[in-house]
Amino acid sequence: MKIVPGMKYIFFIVVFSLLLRTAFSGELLRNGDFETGDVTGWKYWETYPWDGDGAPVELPAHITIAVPGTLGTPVPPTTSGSFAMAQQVGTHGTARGGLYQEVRVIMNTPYILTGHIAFFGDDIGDVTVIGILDGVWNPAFAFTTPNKNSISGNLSASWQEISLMIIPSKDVITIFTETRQDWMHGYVAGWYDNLSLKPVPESTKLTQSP
Ligand SMILES: [Ca+2]
Repeated sequence: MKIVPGMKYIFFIVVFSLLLRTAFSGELLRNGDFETGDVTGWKYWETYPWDGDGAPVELPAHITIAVPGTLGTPVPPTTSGSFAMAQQVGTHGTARGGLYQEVRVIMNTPYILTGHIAFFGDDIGDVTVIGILDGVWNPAFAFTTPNKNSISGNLSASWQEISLMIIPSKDVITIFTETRQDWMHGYVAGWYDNLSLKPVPESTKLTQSP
């Protein structure tokens, strides 16, 4: 492609305005709305069988992760733009895994993680999760969809809005998604969109008594 002089300028203006927008929005997650059409900004993790410790992987082998999120049945529509992300552990698989992103933060300052999550499960132990790791696992910093706790019937939850607040004790926190199937029966799917991590605005911070 021949680049005409004007095009270069337009390119720089577009990149510059994107950088400005990122700087002023206070957004700390990369591609939390998945509008790149892929998992840019995120890394994969998984564990197999399902009850092992999770570890980063180049590409997951036991869980399918896809954008635009057209996996599973029923497929919920995206909540922002054209793309969402879907995670699925398929038939006869037991595994858990998902995406994660490490974010630099200021310690002892409140942050809020918001977004949308949807779920399908058809067996005991099918769950999908979004959470924050601040060094160690803490269920207070995670949102789990309604657990599928009986074998008969399917359970699906269409988009729910989630919101998790954290005051980090470390200067790097990890935002993660997790979809898990404990039993080799049926499948489980989780959908994610519109994920966002921002500092809590000064005006809405809770005043703390000394
Ligand atoms: Ca989206």
